[in-house]
Amino acid sequence: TSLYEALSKRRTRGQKSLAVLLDPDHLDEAGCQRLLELTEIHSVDYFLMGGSLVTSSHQASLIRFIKSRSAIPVLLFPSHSLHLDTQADGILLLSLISGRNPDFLIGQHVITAPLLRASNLEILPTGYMLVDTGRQTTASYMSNTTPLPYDKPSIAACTAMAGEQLGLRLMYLDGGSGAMYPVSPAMIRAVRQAVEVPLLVGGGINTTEKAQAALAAGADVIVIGNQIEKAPEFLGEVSKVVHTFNTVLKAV
Ligand code: 1GP
Repeated sequence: TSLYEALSKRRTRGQKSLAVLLDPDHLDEAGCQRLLELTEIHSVDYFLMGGSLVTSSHQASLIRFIKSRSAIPVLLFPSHSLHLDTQADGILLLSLISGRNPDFLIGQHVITAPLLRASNLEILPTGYMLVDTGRQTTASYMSNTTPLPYDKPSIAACTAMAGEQLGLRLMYLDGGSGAMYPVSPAMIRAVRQAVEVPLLVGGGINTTEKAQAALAAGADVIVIGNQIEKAPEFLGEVSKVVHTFNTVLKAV
């Protein structure tokens, strides 16, 4: 089965997933090795690879390192067409639908289209929505876009609806890496009710309570970066939250 089929099957069953965001600027091979050891104990469903501003050049060696040691799928989460890497399993082909910068709605995609076509990467067309979470994030600065207002769930819902109508197959609500606080449960719920496609939620999820709140509000996949970088043991705690959610689901 394709990555997408697996994801939408999980969505239909109400099963939740955990994705760990690896920022090549913040991770070396030793750190990566430690993380992989943790994933042998605590289950992780996806690795996302990328960052809003990548200044180092070792993304490729990091992907190679993971692919030679782990079966967890690696999905590119690129902020720019330069960050394509055909060693990964798939790519979140992001259309930044919360913004109005044509370069991130279609421009970068035109540049990468022939490379993607020639690759074996599974393409996951993703409606990417940045949400204002208190301070300007690298993502909104670098993309030169205004994020969705934090307290306007209906704008997020209509944006997601339009994205789904345009054919996007995943939605990603992102407060931005290191957000002061995560996307609100009210906004997650509104988007969840507006579309059928799987919903990823990330940015500022740094406690088990916040993870639980995002899942309960309707996130299918929670994405965690910073907090696992800071405290790798958080991986075990948050993995348990996802696991408990899925176990309770099985029991009912
Ligand atoms: C950012 O959603 C991701 O794009 C993860 O954010 O680093 O704050 O967990 P954090």
